[in-house]
This record gives sequence, structure tokens and C-alpha cells, in this order.
Amino acid sequence: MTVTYHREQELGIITVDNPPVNALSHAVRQGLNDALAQARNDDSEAVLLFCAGRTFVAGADITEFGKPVQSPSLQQVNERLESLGKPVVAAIHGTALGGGFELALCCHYRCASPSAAVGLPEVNLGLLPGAGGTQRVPRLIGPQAALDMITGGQKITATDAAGLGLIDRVLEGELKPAAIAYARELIAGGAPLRRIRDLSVPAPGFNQNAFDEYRKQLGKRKRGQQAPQKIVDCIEAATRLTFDEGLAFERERFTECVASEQSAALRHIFFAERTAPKIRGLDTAVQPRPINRVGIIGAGTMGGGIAMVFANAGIPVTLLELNDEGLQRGLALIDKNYGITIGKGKLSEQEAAARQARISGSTDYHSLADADLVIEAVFESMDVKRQVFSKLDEVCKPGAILATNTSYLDVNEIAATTTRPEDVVGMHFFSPANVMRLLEVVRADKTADDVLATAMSLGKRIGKVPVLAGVCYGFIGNRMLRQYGREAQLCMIEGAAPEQIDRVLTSFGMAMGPLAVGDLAGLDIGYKARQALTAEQKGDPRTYCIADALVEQDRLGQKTGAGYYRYDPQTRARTPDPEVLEIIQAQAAQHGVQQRELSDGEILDRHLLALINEGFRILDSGGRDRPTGQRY
Ligand code: 3H9
Repeated sequence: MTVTYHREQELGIITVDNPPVNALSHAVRQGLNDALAQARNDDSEAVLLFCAGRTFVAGADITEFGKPVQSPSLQQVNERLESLGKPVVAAIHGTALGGGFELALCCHYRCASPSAAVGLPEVNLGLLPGAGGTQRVPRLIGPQAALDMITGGQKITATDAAGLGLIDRVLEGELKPAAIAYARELIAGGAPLRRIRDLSVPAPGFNQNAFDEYRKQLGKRKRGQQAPQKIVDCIEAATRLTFDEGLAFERERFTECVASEQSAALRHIFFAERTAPKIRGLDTAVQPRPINRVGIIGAGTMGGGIAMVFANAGIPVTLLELNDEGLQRGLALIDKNYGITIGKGKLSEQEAAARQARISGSTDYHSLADADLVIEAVFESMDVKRQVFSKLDEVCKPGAILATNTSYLDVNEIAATTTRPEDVVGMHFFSPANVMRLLEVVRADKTADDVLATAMSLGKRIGKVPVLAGVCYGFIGNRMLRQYGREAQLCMIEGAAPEQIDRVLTSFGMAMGPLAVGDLAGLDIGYKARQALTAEQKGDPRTYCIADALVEQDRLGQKTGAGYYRYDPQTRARTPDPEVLEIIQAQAAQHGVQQRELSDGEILDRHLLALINEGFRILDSGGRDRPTGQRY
């Protein structure tokens, strides 16, 4: 039974129990419908809606999208709930998300544990709240706050939600007895049936222009995305249509979103990110090792970023550098990064100080003696890594995990420099480490299962999406990116201008085009790496001759004011540069390439297929043990 109904004296208690997250599957909707029918027909004076397990309802069951809706729909359940002739109180713990929060909004009162959070994250799945969220939320908190909440898709803490008026009471102590006491208090006080549908939207000064302006801003922030714009349409509809008309309007837009390719892709990613950390074949009885203290070697941009990741997750970190000067530089960079986050209003000074206090600096390897995990983020040279790992082997306690953040080097070779290769693993972060979510966990030949299990569970704990990789050049991310960058070079030499390539890919949805990224990172980095390779290792010269020619003319990218583009020294604004076209044409002539016009479609296909093909090659070579998200 996913939903049960029982009486506690004058109260009817509905309990949803559908692990892991109480999603609103068909069985739950049917169960709610039946429980509401019982409550309607008995002499209970009020009803409490409660969830078992770790959370309140976390939303519609995403696996049901794209299939025919089985009755009763969530909208039908909500209607039944809201029109029940006695007060219904939602008692929220964990997270009330999406359809789950919409269910709570149809209750007449909402109470929550202090640790609970609520939100309408549908936008992250390319959807909009389809069970009244866009019509009820603006009635409670006004259009501006509703727009921010629903287009942002972020969770709101119970206290903040209470401040906004989305929750009526935050309850200390164990939730169920506290919620029962609250429901009794409501009955005793003759609390009315409060239906949000009966309220009107408070919208002073929020007119057509304000909505148009919001759409424009959103178009920049969420470029190319359909759902955020439709959310604005729905909230605008809430200000000018009746409640029922608004619901019908929302329903139509929701149906369009569910059928869209954007939503199908985002739903695929949702499950892929949850499938990726699971290691096929790993015994489920394997327990991760406890990680309470972490050491990071190297206080450069990468090491500092990794230190911030752990400090942000509440884990104390010791940051180690060779000398005090390097250490102070690294700590100052961390201080600057926290300052920027505070400046953007994303973190309070108090919280930033608490996080920074978890990072201590050292120049002595012995300070890593009690670390449960040490991650090396030093210069990318096998000799340097060998020295670091022999030193770690000397000073670290037995059972400590020794991880390398190498991007390209052989983790087996690194592990072999220690007497405990079973404790060695790759943990490859992407720059900036405190922002990028991907974490490649690289399994070397002798890595122990519990070390892998630890890296995976820790990755989740620190807010990353961990993916298992095998030992191969560039692992997964960089190996795929290499092919993507290669295709950009080939398209250029065949006749596409850098700005055409970047425009096609940013229009598709990439945050930046590959050539603008090259200029940002500095073209000299790849150049130097190529100098260390043999002609055979470098491969087809058409895939790097333009980049080499630019560097040889001192066009290193943004830092020299010119690369694939020209940059304004003050504003860094980017403009196409006719000189680059001449360089490209000269290289094409030198390599016997007949230039032609490339269509946008061809450019897009070639870049995407380069990524996809390399992805499959990685799978073929065992670099990764399954396609991420094979379920959808
Ligand atoms: C919606 O509600 C539309 C409505 O407006 C309109 C309807 C008409 N469905 O993340 P975790 C699975 S759209 C199905 O690792 P956590 C997940 O795949 C929905 N399955 O746990 C995983 O399965 P497995 C709006 C779901 O503790 C397991 O649960 N709601 C759903 O780190 C554990 O998940 C959302 O977008 C679901 N809705 O985080 C909320 N949710 O173990 C989506 C989870 O087999 N969910 N699963 O790999 C979340 O954000 C997080 O799961 C949550 C828990 C914060 C709840």
C-alpha cells in the first residue's frame, strides 16, 4: 500500500509511503484519491497529509512522462483535495518539490520541519509546474517572487518559505506529533478552509511591460530554453484570467513542454546523472571508508578550487604547498573567490567565514598524517607525481585514500610508486573545481572496491556528478573534448569562420563556442603540449596548423588581446578579425585544402557527432562501464 488512511481521534491521517522519494506514481495518485474519499465520508474534523521515509513528495513520477496519463491525474487529485469540506494540513519534511509542493498548495494549511525545503524545480527538466503551481504561487507571493521562484527552480528553506507566505508554520521537534498538535489547534480555533484558488493575484505595478522585460532578461540568462518563457506566459495568465482559465492555460503549456525534445533530453540527463555513480559489478555490501579530513597537495587554481569544494561540504581540509609564498598566494586566491561569491549575494559573510575556517594551510607533509583522503593537484609531470606519491606513502596513515587529479597521466604508473596501489585512485575535477559538477573517478588496475565506493559516495556528498572512468589518455571528458576541438579546426580550414562555428554551437546551447573557449584558456597551452609530441602523435596537421600559426604570430588569446578573435583591451569585448581569415586561408592553401561554404547544419552535426562517436569509442575500449543513463 503506497497510501494509507487511519484515524487518530478527530483527525484523519493520510500517509504516503512510496520510497525512495514518494513520487506521485499512478498508485500514489489512486491511493490519495481513495484516502480522500474515506476522509470525505467519515466524521473526522480535519485531515493531516504526511509522508513516510526520508522526504515529503518530491514530485510527479518522472518515469511516467511521455506515456499516456492514467486516471486519476494529479490535477484530479488536487481538485478533490482542495474541495474537501474539512481542513487538510500538509506536514512537510525533507523536500516538497514540483507536483509534491503543488499537492501541498492544495491543502488548506502547510506546516514544515525547520530542515525542510520546498520548490518547483520543473524548469530543470524542461517543464513547468503542471498541477496549478503557476496559478497558486503568484496568488500567495505575487508575480515577481513567483517568477523568480519558478523560473529559477531552486529550493527554498522552510524558514524562507514561511517568510514569503508559502508555509504557515515551522514546527520544532518531531514533525508528526507537532503537526497533529497544530491541526488540533486549527480545529479548536475554528480555522476556515483556506483555498488559494479563491485569492486574487496581488500585482500592483506589475503590468504587461514588466512581464515583457522579464522575458527579455530571461532570454539572456536561459538562452534558447522554452520552458522558462512559457512559465512567464502562465504567470502572466494568472494575473488576467480566472483561476480555472489559468489552470487550463497552464495545462496546455505543460503538455507542450512534456512533448518537447528539450524536456526529453533534460529528463534523460536527470536519470543519467543518477545512474553514472553506480558501479556495475561492484558488490553492494562494500562499505565506503569514512572521510572526515582531507588533504590537498598544490594550492594553485585547481588545488584551491578542490579545497573549497570540501570546505563548502563541511569537511576540514589541509592545503599543502612546497613553500610559504606559494601557500599564501593560494590562500589569498581562495579568499578572493569567496569574496566574489559574497559580492554576488550568493553567500553570507558569516557562512563564507565558516567555510574558510575549515581550510588550513601547511608546508609540511607530516600535517597530512591524519587525513582520510589526500588529493594531489600538482604540476602535470610524471616525475613530480612520482615524488609526491612516494612522500604520501611515507606519511599517510594506513587506509588513507591517495588520489590523483591528473588529467592525462597513467594512474597505474602513479599507483606503482607506492607500496599500497590498492589505495590509489584518480579523482579528476574540472576547472573551476568549485563550480564544475563533473568528477571523473579513475579506476586503476589495483584500486580496491571500497576505495571506488568511497570516491563515488564522496563525490555525491560534495555535490558533484561522479562518473567511473578507466585508465586511458584524457579519460572521458578531455578525450571527448579533444575530438570536438579537432572538428572545429577542420571546419575552419575547410572554410568556416571562427565566429560561424561559435555562433552555431552557442545557438545549439553550449555556454561558449570552442574557439572563444580556446582564446579564454590561452592557445599557448595546447601549443606547448603539442611541442612535446612526435609528428605521429600529433596526427593530421590540418587539425592543429591554424592554432600553431596563431601562437607563432603571438596571438595567444584573450591575454594578448588576439587569438581567434580580437579583444578590446579594456572591456575584453570580442570582435571577428579579418587577419585570422587570412591566416586560415594561408594554412588551407599550404595543406592543399579547397575551401568552401559550410552550412550551419553541417557544422553542428560534425561537432556533435565527434562527441558522440568518441563517447562510443570510450565505451568500446572499456574506458567507461556503461552509457550513462541507459534507462532512458
Ligand atoms: C513534476 O512534479 C511535474 C508537476 O508539476 C506536474 C505533474 C502533472 N520521479 O536524487 P536521488 C529517484 S516534475 C521518479 O539520488 P537524493 C532517482 O532517480 C518533478 N524518480 O536522491 C533515484 O533513483 P535510483 C519535479 C525519482 O536524496 C532515487 O529517486 N520534481 C524522482 O540525492 C533517489 O534520487 C523534481 O524534479 C521523481 N520525481 O535527492 C525532483 N525523484 O535510486 C527530482 C527522484 O533508482 N528529484 N527519483 O537511482 C530530486 O531533486 C532529488 O531526487 C531529491 C532527493 C532532492 C528529491
